[in-house]
Amino acid sequence: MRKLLTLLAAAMALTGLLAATALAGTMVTYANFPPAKTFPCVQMERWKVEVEKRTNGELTVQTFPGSTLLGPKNMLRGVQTGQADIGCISTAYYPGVFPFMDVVNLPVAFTTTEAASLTMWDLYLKYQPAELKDVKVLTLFTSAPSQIMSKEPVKALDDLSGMPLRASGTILQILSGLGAHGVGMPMSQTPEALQKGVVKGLVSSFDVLKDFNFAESCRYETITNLPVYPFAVIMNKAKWDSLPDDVKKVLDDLGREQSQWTGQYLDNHIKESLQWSKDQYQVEVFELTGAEHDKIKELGTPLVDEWKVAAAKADIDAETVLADMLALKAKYEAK
Ligand code: DTR
Repeated sequence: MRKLLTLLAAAMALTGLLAATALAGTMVTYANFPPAKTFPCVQMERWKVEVEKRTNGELTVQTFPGSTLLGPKNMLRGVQTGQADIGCISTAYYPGVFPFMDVVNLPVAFTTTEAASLTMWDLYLKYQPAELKDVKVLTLFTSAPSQIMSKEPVKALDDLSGMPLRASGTILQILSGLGAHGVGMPMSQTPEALQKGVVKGLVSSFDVLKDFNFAESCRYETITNLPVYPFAVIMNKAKWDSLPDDVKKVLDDLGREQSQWTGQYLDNHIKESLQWSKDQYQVEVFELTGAEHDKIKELGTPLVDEWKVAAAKADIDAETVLADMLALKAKYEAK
């Protein structure tokens, strides 16, 4: 009996010690701009669970989806100044700020999110671009190839004439070349713009049909395979520096894995979302002709040249980075 009591006391002491260690750990805040259901937030929650598990609770993460802490446009500044420790940014919402990462938003026809995300991660590791030097990059990923979702059918490119469509990044320029009226805004403002009729549709990946319920108003979907949007999860540099080495290692080890996990999640979710939209709202999906796809490609060519000029101005070896990106794309898409 005595032995049992001693054991019990020891166990209680140990539990207390563990609890105290957890309490002595660090808590970080993680801000995100779109609603909790969307893939940037789904990956955030997965990251939180993995980090808390792998650090044995030494690092705990408090998540803030839906722009509750920082919004799409003040995310970068908010993380730099420490309003949030961690933030998720869509780099296409910051024109001119990410000349290196913009390469991933070029019209090079990525076919999967997994390949695009891993390509982005490898490029970042290799070049460590100056534009991300004053923050710690925790992971990188992209959205899936972008398609048109609209209230009126776009059966052929000619149907786009004068149509106001929400987009951002390079897609805006492609839309104007196609005769549409591209309206730039972050994804989180799109529900209101659609509802008010400011836009008649949007260009993004099909996950949003389900996650924002856009399938209800945008019953027509056109496959265009326009560019992916790059995302970066960044941490305040001083906060990063203050973390213990073992925690830093867990976060570093998770970077690539998280990128791949998110890519795979989104690739699956896109299919599920489209099927759901067909079942729920009988949405129609239109395919363009080969000649129309060629036209889209043609409109993308000057964007690549424009990127090269902008990249060169930022001291980026544009030709080499582009060639590396295409080689990585081929490697990951072959898998
Ligand atoms: N940055 C994007 C890409 C995107 C695709 N799905 C979502 C969901 C939530 C936020 C962003 C995105 C865009 O603006 O279209």
